[in-house]
Amino acid sequence: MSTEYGADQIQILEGLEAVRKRPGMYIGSTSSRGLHHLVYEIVDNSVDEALAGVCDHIDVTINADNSVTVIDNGRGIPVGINHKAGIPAVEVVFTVLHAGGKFGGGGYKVSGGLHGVGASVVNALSEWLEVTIYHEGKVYRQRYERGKAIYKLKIIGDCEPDKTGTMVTFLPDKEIFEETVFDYDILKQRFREMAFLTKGLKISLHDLRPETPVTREFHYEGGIKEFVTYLNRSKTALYPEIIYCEGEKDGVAVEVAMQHNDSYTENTYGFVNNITTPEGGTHVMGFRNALTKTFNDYARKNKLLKDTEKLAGEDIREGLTAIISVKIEEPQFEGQTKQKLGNSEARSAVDSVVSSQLEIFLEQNPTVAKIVVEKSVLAQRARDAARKARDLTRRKSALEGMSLPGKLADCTDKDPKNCEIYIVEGDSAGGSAKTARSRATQAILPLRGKILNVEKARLDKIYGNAEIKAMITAFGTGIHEDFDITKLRYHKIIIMTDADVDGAHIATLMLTFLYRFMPELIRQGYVYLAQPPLYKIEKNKKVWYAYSDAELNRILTEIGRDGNNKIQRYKGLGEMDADQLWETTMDPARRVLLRVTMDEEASSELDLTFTTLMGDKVEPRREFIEENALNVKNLDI
Ligand code: TSJ
Repeated sequence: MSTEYGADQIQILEGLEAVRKRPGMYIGSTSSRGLHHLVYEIVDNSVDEALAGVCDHIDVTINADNSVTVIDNGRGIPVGINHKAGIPAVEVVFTVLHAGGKFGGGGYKVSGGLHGVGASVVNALSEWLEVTIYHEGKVYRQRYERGKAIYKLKIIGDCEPDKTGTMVTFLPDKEIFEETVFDYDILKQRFREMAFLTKGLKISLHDLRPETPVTREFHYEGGIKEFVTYLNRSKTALYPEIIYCEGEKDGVAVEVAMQHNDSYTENTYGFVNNITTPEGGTHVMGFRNALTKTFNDYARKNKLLKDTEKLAGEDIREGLTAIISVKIEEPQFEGQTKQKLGNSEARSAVDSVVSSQLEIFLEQNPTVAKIVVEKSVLAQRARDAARKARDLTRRKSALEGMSLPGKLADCTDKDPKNCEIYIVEGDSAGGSAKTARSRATQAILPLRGKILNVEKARLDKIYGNAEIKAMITAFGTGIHEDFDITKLRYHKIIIMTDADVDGAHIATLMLTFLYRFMPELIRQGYVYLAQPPLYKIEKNKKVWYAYSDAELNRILTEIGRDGNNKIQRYKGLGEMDADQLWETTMDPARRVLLRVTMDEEASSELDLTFTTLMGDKVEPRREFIEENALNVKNLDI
């Protein structure tokens, strides 16, 4: 088959009415997530042009009216007549469902990937959409409203003969979307990632809505090598080099970059056609296999290990940050959420590219090899020690029955659905909470001071930590391979800390532990943050509580700002007596809880959220806590 794209090669499938009737079928949802997918759908087409080597700049603008403009300097969508449809190819692209996805043969396409439903779906779900094409000295334009062309493709003017490209502007339909306001930060995150994944491509993002417009530019000549540097930016790297492998096998283009840092957790992110695969898949398995095999072979050959010794994969990956990016023509996604790559040729391609190039890298960089092997040996020892400690506690609990931690004031109800556990910072606040609680359904577990930072400790130390042991036994689920969510003893795990920077830090330490050791609790929505008030306002024997400065102002405006107001600023939970704590923070009828969530699609950023907070570098941590504290959703309960 010819790799030349012709106007008549687009397969015509079906009309757009179906898209407007059941938008969720095509873009997943009509919430904020679906709204942002519209932008990705359009931009993916320009990224394909960049992957074809004929486009190096994509410019995205959120306009003042909340429409979005995407401009690229590629070849321009073809304007010639598509013979099957009898209309210009560009019109087919925007009005025929699934057009543009498969041109058959020739190059990788991110727009045909997981989300690739095409420009016609965006068009169908937009109040209006305008496309402008620069081609051979002419400027072409067509406008659509709710998917229908309102005039034929026309020439609206001339341009310089060597200027080529495509510009698309669309306004999401308010009849379709629950949310129609674009979030600059969400787009920024995604475009940064896209720029890392497509080296050399410049992506500019402008937001024209604020009084002072904002602009960001993402352009990485080093591609995923710079991605790894970025992910490790608040950590300490174990060596300055970024290990990099690139190659092609059986139609799979493979790119891998990695570097170890001094933490104990692995951060491996897989991408297929620029789309993240939170559940991994064959490409990640191929990578892991190659890593384990190559390091073991090297270590044995260079006498860093005895012939009988063997490094385990997880020990080699301790503290590893890695990006595995594959491009494949027909990706098969598996698993419940279709986020796991299934193609077996991806496994062997990644395995073979990484094995051969990593071997050469290690031969040429013996210092790096030695650092990693030595770290892996230490990791292995710590893991053995941890296993022994765990076996001991397992045996103990089998003999003595599950003994709950002494500091836990448990609730009397035994149905987990009704039960909540408050994890409270400090013994004194714990005392008030014990007095205040509703004994039937609310359990209290006081923790002493700052809990262990699990990002900075190996497993043996983590399992030996009293606060962490108390949480694990109180929850009842066990951890790692023993984790069983059906054994969870409370359906609400509520973290209650002071409403100040220290409190936010302690809450984050706890969330880091939960995220690393029991992510399923967060995924299933069992984890919450309590919201203690910041102020108490008293006037003429009446009392109000304010949970933010804005609320304080609202209340003061309502009751009048005069000398009779008594305002108390709470510095900690300990300043409230039990009744106040109950009224403001624990009474299910009156309290505000924030549910902790994680956005799996933005996984590399989420991880960063935690690691920035927990790393050694103090400044980003402070900024982060004060700006937005945590990834939490407000709940009306
Ligand atoms: F999605 C879309 F259609 F709306 C859209 C497509 C939006 C934007 C902003 C850009 C694009 C786009 C499409 N940019 N560049 C292209 N290129 C082609 O469609 C194209 C041009 C020439 C040839 C060729 O073989 O000559 C092949 C293709 C796919």
